[in-house]
Amino acid sequence: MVHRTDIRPVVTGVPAVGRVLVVIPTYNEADNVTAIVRRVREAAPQVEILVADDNSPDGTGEIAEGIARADQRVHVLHREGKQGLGAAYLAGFAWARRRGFDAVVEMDADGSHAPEDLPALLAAARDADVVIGSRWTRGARVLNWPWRRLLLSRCGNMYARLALGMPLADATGGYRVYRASVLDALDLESVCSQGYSFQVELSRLAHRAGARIVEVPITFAERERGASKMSPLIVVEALWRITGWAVSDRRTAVRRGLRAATAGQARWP
Ligand SMILES: Nc1nc2c(ncn2[C@@H]2O[C@H](COP(=O)(O)OP(=O)(O)O)[C@@H](O)[C@H]2O)c(=O)[nH]1
Ligand SMILES: [Mg+2]
Repeated sequence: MVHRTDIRPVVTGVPAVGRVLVVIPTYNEADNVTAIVRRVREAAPQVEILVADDNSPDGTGEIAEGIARADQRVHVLHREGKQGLGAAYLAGFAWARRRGFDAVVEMDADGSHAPEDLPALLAAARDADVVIGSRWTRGARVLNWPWRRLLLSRCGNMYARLALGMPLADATGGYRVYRASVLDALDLESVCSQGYSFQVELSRLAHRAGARIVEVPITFAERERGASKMSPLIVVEALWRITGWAVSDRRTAVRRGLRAATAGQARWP
């Protein structure tokens, strides 16, 4: 017999946003995965979680599998091997869309993106297509980051903003909410970034598609456990790609200008 007190309401979805999936990409995050999933579940009990693991040699995938067995709101996507952050997110987006989620959250596994900030990001998503948890917006805090990383992030964002003409303070930030409608509108098959330039590439696509992008200040903290996967190659890829997009944007603008000028001449000989 079921007593009234045994019936706990199952809260599903976020008001005015819908069903939300938090995608957490992992590579060698055995020391972090349990804590991050627990913190997300506590901070936002109404969301579901997908750990997208690239066959981590340290057993992250198996740990996540154990969590998922005990909690039906946690899922694991086992991928064949390390293919980069961008590829893991694209697979997570596709997984979410196949299951009819209304919004997808990107969140690092190492605790840098505080799950406690998630309710504020989801609240902002009620009136936006994309929400960026921003490190460089008034009210944000960045804790314990070495000066080299601070400089890289500041300069990288400045370069992305100037080169691509995007009015974003943190175009490289990886703590985000995407409404499903905007993911559907973007040509994700064209995405070529493997590393962290993925965030800039998606910002650019969303900006060009006219998406409403909102930045919400977050508290970003350096990881306490495990190692960063950041490498010089990832930085070079980002610089290379941003420069390539900037050149192609300018070429397109010049071509459009020439076409408009020629059309004007044809009309007014
Ligand atoms: N699935 C997957 N996750 C990755 C890969 N590279 C990095 N990550 C994850 O992406 C997130 C950010 O990486 P991290 O090493 O913390 O980068 P940092 O914060 O820039 O130093 C973490 O959750 C990583 O485990 C990858 O190739 N595949
Ligand atoms: Mg990190």
